[in-house]
Amino acid sequence: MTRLTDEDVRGISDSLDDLNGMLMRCSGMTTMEMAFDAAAVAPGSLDLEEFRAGVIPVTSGMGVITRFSESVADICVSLGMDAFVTDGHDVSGLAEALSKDVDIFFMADDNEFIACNMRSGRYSNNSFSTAAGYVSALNGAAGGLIGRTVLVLGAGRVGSRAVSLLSARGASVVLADTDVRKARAVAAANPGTAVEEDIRKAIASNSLVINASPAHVRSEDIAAGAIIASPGIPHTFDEEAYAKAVIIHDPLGIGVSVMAVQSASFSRPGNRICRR
Ligand code: 2YJ
Repeated sequence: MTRLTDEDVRGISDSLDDLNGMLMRCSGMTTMEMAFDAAAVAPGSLDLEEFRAGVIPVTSGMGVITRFSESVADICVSLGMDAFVTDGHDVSGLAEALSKDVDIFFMADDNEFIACNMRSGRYSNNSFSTAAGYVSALNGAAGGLIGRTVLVLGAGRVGSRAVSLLSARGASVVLADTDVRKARAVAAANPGTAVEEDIRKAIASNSLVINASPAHVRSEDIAAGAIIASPGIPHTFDEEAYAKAVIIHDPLGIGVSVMAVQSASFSRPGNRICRR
């Protein structure tokens, strides 16, 4: 799984308006509207201002990413939540968040990134939320996906979730991965999904794409007028690619916004286990 770098995260806090503008331009939705749509939460049914979130830096594995936790907190604040980064790391940070009576805590190591709702014990994970956010943005940009064919590049955690979310939205899915066996396994679990072994041909012949792969997509392969929703890191699209296609990308904000809305929705009246 690709780990974000300090460079990927730099500037995120200062460019949340740009993310909102990019989503508006490409998909016709604000970040907030995309997040509610992706989390399948009815707009207006949830007031994010009622939630306090604590973000806990985690030192395990390759350690803390500079400004990762701050960026997650700033994304939550931009959606109206009260959010802060704990002074302590790891277990100390979790204890601190709990002592400050958070509704939701966020923490990420090198493999998992979760937002856990303390009231219900349910958690949102970043792979699902990222897939759901990019599928929602693609749906908006394409004017709907029912009966449309969408190419998913990458059969990893985000790509495989995108496959099932696209199918649920009525799209026909073509899946391609450099590891064909992996693509076939995901397709077998999602009936109706086709596997394309020639990745360059797949890119050239599809105008709706979710790129959930770290591999470089060559600009000369991209179909003119394509819409590419691209959570894949590293993001290597060049100017020629941007001239040919609508490309939707951000390194953290889309997935975290969906995590914020989905994790908050776990304690709406009706599914609340214990209410403070
Ligand atoms: O607290 C920190 O600063 C670090 N422990 C954050 C690590 C962030 N993790 C990643 O970037 C991994 N790729 C996991 C992301 C979840 C998969 N979508």
